[in-house]
Amino acid sequence: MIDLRSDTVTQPTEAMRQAMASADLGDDVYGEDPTVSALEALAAEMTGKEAALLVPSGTMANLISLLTHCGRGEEVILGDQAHIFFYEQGGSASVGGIHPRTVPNQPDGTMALSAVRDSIRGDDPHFPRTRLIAVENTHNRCNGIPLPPAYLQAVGNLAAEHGLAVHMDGARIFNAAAALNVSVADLAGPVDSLSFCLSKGLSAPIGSMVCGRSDFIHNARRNRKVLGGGMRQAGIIAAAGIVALRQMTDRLVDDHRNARRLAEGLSAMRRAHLDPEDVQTNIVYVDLDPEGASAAETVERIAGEGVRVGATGTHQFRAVTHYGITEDDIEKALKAFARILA
Ligand code: TLP
Repeated sequence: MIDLRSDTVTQPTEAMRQAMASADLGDDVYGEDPTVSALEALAAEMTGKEAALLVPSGTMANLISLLTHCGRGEEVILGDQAHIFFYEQGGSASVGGIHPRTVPNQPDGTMALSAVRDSIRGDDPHFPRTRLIAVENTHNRCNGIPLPPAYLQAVGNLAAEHGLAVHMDGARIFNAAAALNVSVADLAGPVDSLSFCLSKGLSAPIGSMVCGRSDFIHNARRNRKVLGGGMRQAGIIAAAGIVALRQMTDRLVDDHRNARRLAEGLSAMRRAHLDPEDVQTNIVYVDLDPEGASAAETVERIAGEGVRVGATGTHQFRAVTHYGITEDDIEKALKAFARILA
């Protein structure tokens, strides 16, 4: 099976397994796991933030970040295609009482600054209080597009003018940095908090990081605990995370090249509609003819040909490249797609 459903399916590398087996451990709720502390220090350094916190998943990283920025009845402005809004069960609302105010995501993954500005609430007892602007980088549902530093700076400036904070869901921030040829710290500079995942393109088995100022991370640690995310000998997980950050970021450009090749091949097929130029990182969305087979049927037929992808709409599917998918796999996948879509 060539599994292109997500970069979450990646398996840990041999170096990760060895690091996990030999990791120095302690009780991290007591702050005594040296491997977790080393990972948190490394993540803070690489993102240019004061401190970082290891959490089990990207979803929990975003929830903790929103809970740390906003109180009950307060509002976050975010894109209508944001993972936080679309795919996280509305957790910030159900768990934290945080009100989501959506602004349309443009095809390039940004929210128009004018629309964000217009959504900031004035001091009026009818309205929730705006506290936070959340951006996503790379933007999963917008073709995995990376948001450049200049846009992030403009969002940061707008937030500062209004006394708001900015959170970046950077689940794939290392893909963004690789695609834009900038450092993660350059991307993180304008935002107050950043979450990113170790277990997507970076191939660690478990884990995400929340990064920000020391006082923010102090409060985030409390919120992690109340959500049940305080982990004990978590150095087992952190050891793989350290390998992910040290060894797995430079190779992401290979995934981007494979995704572009996949997109070019697919775009030549009669029943697949996409523009390969839209593919700047490792995510490829394909639209199918609305009158033809549904995405669910297509996904099933492609699986029968040895390739797994995920339906993301009634006539749309997504393919994601990652560690474990080779150039050769892409050529094989294209042959399989051609049998169904050409
Ligand atoms: N995304 C998953 C699915 O939930 C859609 C995927 O396969 O792409 N932020 C972004 C931008 C994400 O894409 C994801 C996962 C998360 C957060 C959540 O991470 P996890 O799965 O670790 O909770």
